[in-house]
Amino acid sequence: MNELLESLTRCVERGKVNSKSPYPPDLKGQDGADEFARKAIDAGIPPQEILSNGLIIGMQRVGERFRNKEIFVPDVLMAAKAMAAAMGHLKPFFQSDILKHKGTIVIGTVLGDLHDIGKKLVSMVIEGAGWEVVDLGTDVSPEKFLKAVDEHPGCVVGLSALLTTTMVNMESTVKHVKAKHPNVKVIIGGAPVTEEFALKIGADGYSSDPQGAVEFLNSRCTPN
Ligand code: B1M
Repeated sequence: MNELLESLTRCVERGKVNSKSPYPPDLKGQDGADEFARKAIDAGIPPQEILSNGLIIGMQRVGERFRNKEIFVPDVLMAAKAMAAAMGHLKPFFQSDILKHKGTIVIGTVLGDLHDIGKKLVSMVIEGAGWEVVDLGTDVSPEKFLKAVDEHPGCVVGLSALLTTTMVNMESTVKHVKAKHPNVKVIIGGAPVTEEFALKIGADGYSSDPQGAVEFLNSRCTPN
């Protein structure tokens, strides 16, 4: 693996944000995800590769160590911060192809769920594919989704969930939105979500990754 990508993986895994960050103490004064992401871009590594072969691998390791109780919530938060610092450098590349919006997607992480890294990534890639993204953030109630749909006629709705305990809130959101706007299309995604679950709750689409969400939008959603 490329050395810069390995460094990025390590920075996310260790929660090393930038050279000024005193955490973790053994890496004090050394470059962090912020600097390595810049260097990787300057070295000509494609942004998608930086994401897939650097940052996401780091976050997968964090997830495994968290599950094995080797690290705890504050460590995961630092990892998320490091990932966000690196993603800041990638964002312009995912957004560079915008000419005219193909349509609007209202996106958010469902009620009770605070995970936003995946949702932000999906948003960036969708934006880069020419769609306007209205990001409602995390812990978004069905009522808030409905209000946003009222405000953006003709939009598509995107729901993200990372917890088995919150994916159930996707169903109430789909029902709430479709009761008033039966023609609005809803796509869902997130680690515990499956195509079967999407069908069961009445969502129109499911994707395991950002590109699948773009394909759904481009092929199944009429531009407004
Ligand atoms: Co949490 N967490 N977490 N966490 N966390 C998981 C999800 C977990 C699997 C970790 C584990 O145990 N191994 C576990 C869930 C278990 C379960 O439900 N079965 C878990 C838990 C238990 C918790 C808490 C309950 C822990 C606690 O407090 N005891 C708590 C819940 C808080 C809450 O939400 N109410 C919690 C908290 C947190 C932090 C706040 C510390 C932090 C989030 C910080 C943030 O987001 N700003 C965090 C993190 C970072 C994780 C892990 C380590 C990483 C998630 C992530 O960002 N992945 C995660 C373990 C893991 O996934 N490896 C874990 C990287 C991201 C790029 O992937 O989000 O899957 P992902 O998104 C992908 C796809 O899923 C897809 O595309 C994205 C890009 O490829 N996708 C879509 C996502 N949304 C989509 C929407 C679409 C289409 C595709 O269409 C609309």
